[in-house]
Amino acid sequence: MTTLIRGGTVVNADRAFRADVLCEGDKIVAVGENLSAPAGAVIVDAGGQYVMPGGIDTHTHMQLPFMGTVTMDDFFTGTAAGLAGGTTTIMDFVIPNPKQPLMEAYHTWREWARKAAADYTFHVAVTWWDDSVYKDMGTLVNEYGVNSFKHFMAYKNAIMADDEVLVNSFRRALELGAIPTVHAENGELVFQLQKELMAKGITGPRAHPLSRPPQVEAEAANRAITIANVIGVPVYIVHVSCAEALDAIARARANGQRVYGEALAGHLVIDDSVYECADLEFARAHVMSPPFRSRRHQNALWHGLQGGNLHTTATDHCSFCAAQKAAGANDFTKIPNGCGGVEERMAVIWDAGVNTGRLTPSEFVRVTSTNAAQIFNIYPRKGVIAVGADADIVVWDPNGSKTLSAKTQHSKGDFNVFEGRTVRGIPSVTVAAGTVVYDKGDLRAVAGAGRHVDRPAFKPVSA
Ligand code: URQ
Ligand code: ZN
Ligand code: ZN
Repeated sequence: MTTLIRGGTVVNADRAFRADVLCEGDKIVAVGENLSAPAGAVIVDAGGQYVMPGGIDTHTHMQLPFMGTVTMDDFFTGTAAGLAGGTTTIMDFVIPNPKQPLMEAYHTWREWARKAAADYTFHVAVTWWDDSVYKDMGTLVNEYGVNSFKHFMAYKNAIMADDEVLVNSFRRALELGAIPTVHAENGELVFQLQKELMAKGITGPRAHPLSRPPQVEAEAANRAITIANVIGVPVYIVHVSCAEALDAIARARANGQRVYGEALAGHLVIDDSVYECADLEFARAHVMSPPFRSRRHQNALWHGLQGGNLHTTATDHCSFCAAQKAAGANDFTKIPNGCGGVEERMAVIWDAGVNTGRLTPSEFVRVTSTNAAQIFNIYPRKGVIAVGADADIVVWDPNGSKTLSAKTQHSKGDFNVFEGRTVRGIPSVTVAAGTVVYDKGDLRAVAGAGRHVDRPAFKPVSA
């Protein structure tokens, strides 16, 4: 199939310029002015619009079994929702149960993902340690295109990685040329604070942020960064939500350490007042970890993105419906943690980032796509509009607007954390692997069209 995107302004992380984009099969084959296409080609009119690399969401959980239930979106509905929002690649997580062989979990997730409508790739969580984990990490890197391993420093008595696991796994990642990533929260502190709050009778969702104050995140971020420093491996901190964790990243980077940080669209625009709402169903719907924070932290996160200490934006898309969240009606520690956003990330960040002058369009591309592709070693296959890159493209209408709502979302579930927010700047057309999959409200996602994206290990390049 040939697709020509005509008359738009191409925006890459380094520059913006007027050009048409010609796609042949699943690749971009020409970028330039006045391109022509053979008869029968699909023509997309991008006049007055931006033509940008499809979004990469570095952090999603489709079909995740978690806290006694399974997330609403599977790999089809979740990736389809992403395509409607301009996201053409998701990075999801294989999360083995403690003692479960990594390879067994990996194959399970790969099977679940076969129905994905958009490209996908996996971080693999290291939730326990023994020689088989050491070996399987090698197999994953050398044979399955995995170059990042995730460590949950929270969720004690479930998937939490203690320091022994962190140190062993970080060392192994260094040997393999892979990057460790961490969910930075001190799981022991969370556990103890949860017990104290419950004992005091503070059982509702407003206890959730009280059990996970910023210091809990800062301690873990500092610890992970320190361990990475001693071992000499880069580290990537997922869903940085507070100024103190960001400070840890900034400090380490200023000292020459290679540390990357991820911000979530939700953390950038939603504040912790949601937990005070008298409507407990609404408050429970916002329970995720780390929790939403005060405006002070939101401002810090924007400064982190602007100043280059935060690099990627994601969603942690992990949606549960009200009935699932009600499992924690009498005990906030049992509310399944997680919120949605894969469909809204790009528009929310454009509206709150570009429309406010915080980000230029090129900076927007950098934090929604290019940096992710570079950090996780799939650039320039992804993250850029250039000859030879995958034809994953979003045509962005800077004047289009939309009011975000659970009633109109493609994502499954009965809640939208961005409910009622009107955004200006929305995708008009999404092209994935050279095919128009979303066209002004018409979603044409196809189950199974998404492909697994291999990510090679990081190797020194010799001169
Ligand atoms: O911690 C996470 O990233 C997942 C497993 C759960 N969702 C959440 O609350 N962030
Ligand atoms: Zn997490
Ligand atoms: Zn997550």
